[in-house]
Amino acid sequence: MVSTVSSCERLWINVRLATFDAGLAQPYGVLEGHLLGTRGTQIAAISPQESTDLSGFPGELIDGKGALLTPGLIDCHTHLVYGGDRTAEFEKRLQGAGYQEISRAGGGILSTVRATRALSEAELVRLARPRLAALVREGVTTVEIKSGYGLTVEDELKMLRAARNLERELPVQVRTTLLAAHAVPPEYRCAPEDYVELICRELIPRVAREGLADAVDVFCEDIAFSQSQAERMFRSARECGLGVKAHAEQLSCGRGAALAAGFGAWSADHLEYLDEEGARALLEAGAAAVLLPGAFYFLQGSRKPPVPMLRRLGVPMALASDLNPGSSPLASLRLAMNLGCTLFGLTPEEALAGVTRNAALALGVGARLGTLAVGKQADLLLWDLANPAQLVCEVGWGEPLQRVLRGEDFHV
Ligand code: DI6
Ligand code: FE
Repeated sequence: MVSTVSSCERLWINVRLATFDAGLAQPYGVLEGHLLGTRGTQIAAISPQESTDLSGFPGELIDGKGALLTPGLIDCHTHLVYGGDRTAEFEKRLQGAGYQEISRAGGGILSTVRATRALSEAELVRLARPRLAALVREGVTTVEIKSGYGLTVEDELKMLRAARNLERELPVQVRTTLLAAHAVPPEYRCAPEDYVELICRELIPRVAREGLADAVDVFCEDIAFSQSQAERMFRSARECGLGVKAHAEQLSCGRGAALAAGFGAWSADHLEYLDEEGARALLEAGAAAVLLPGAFYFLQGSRKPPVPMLRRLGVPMALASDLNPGSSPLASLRLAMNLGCTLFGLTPEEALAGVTRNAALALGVGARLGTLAVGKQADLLLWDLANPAQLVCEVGWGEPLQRVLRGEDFHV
């Protein structure tokens, strides 16, 4: 027995590995005829099965019977903690009203802010739980959750705590992002600079101190925050040791992506209006371009993110649900992948890399999650599928046969 294998506690044999390891030439990083072993919370061995003597293996041997083993899926951009609902807005949009028009009239994000402020932390957890459970059932093992519907110090902290608490409710890892700069709150309509100051001086340092967020995100858009405001918040984030992310180039080319890249951003998200300069900046920063086809679909967008350009330059593309009550009420990463292909022209392989390897990059955890490789965390899914593309092509059915989080089985 090869020594690394003998040190494993669990071994999956007779499986096809879709590793998403960028160093492997096969599509999806597929390895045929290999076994995968775990020890504790980590992947400890990946080796050719044929040349491994399994007799006398003392641990647990799991016969995959030809099934497909993939990394756990990562939804790297959601706003799934919120109160209220925005169905009336959906109806208005169907009658021709625009997203920005609704937002300027005090609806949109601000209507969710009113509903969210009125709820307790426990109520927010209760409402968010079924949304997150839907993602987890599909195979999501890591999810990012943003604040941004509180817009006061206490309400933003409440949202982040609710997001963190969801980790105790469901078998999933939660990464949290402070998005206090989602909209200017009504109290600061006449003094938006004071709100930016509050975020930089008080909120970001406090969130960092209390360990409530991993990153800071800013909605860079003319209906939200300017370049110079975003710059101050990104600087404060870096000074406090937090990651940087941006909602950028969603509704216009505000150059938020290049700005965030200059601060070593983990990702810039949306990007329908991204130009080549912005894309090159992301590439240089090693940031992921996070594409959100759910928002494009629900807002019936016409401008698509520049996928051919991102592909040509080699910018890592991630894909997420953007689950939120307004522009993307979509609790399905599987459907988001499908929409990424049908609406944005991704290949199924790109879509899957976008919810594994590149989604991990977008969350600043590329060294730990996102691929099947020795040393990475053992977040695994076993699927009764012949071809990984089925995960993208088929929508609405098909759950994993087995789910593993940090080396241990879990059920939902
Ligand atoms: N862009 C989005 O797609 C979400 N936030 C943002 O800045 C939408 C949030 C919402 O409409 O509630
Ligand atoms: Fe978003």
